[in-house]
Amino acid sequence: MQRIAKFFWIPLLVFCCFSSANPSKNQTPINIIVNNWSSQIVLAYITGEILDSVGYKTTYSEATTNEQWGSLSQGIDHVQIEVWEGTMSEMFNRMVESGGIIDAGSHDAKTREDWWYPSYVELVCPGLPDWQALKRCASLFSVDGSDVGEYVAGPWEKPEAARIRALELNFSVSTVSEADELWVALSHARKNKLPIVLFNWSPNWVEAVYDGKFVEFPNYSPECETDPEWGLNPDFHYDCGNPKNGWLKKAVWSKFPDLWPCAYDIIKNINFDNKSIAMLAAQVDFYKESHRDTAAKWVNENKPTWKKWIPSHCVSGS
Ligand code: TMO
Repeated sequence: MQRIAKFFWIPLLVFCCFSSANPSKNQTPINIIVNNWSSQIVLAYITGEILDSVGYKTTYSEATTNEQWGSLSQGIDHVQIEVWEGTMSEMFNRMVESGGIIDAGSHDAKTREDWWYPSYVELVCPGLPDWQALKRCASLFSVDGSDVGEYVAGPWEKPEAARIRALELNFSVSTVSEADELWVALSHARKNKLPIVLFNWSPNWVEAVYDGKFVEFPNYSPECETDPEWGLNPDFHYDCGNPKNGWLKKAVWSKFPDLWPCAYDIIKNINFDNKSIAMLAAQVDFYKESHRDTAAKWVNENKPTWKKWIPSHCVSGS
């Protein structure tokens, strides 16, 4: 009898003290979107670890930035931890307005996503970073012997061709299918000191390692995308650059706060600055650590930071 009683307690003990499951939290898994650039992937895993630590169940869901809006607004996926203004504001604003997703606040990081070149390019194309310099030296960026320059674009939808047309640049767009291909192209150009202009963003690992600059196009204004009359070219949209002090937001499915109230409070508090995002990206893209290890290391080394993101009412109950 005593023996049985003793064994009886073991599962209870395991449940209470060694499992992270917290029955006061809704155990429906929270699907965290994983996109296709390093800092976003690492932040997604960090978010998962923080939510796990207070007793939620989390899963990861790979989606492109195009696919994510449908899955987020239908509740198939539930969190996106890096929404960038330069590439995503249009869809983000539309989805918030239609009520499918909720704006869960901004990181401190200020963002920029635009055409970028390594510094040595200025020696052969004087006048950079002003965009008009590209009008004069387009042929330097040619890869096929023609006088048409090549711009290497990332796998995120941007109206690059529309901008090239509106600003009358003699460039064509070569779109890579993965972020890594951008870094391969950059590294090849650097080694051979070849002119290159490619899509880049900040915060990112590149700025921590290489000298270079964004091309200065005419300043962004929302009307540039909606009113052809606006800007240098009265006939076309997109005669401007991307925002220079862009926001970096978090987004959740509209039913998220009702289903997982504490998780929602935590996500609103999650906040990264430029330096930490650039550092996390460098950890993966330059020092070649895995996304998972980079996230785990950050979580391990930054407990005082992320514990502050957990409101006290989330630790014990509700
Ligand atoms: C969406 N991105 C940060 C790669 O420009």
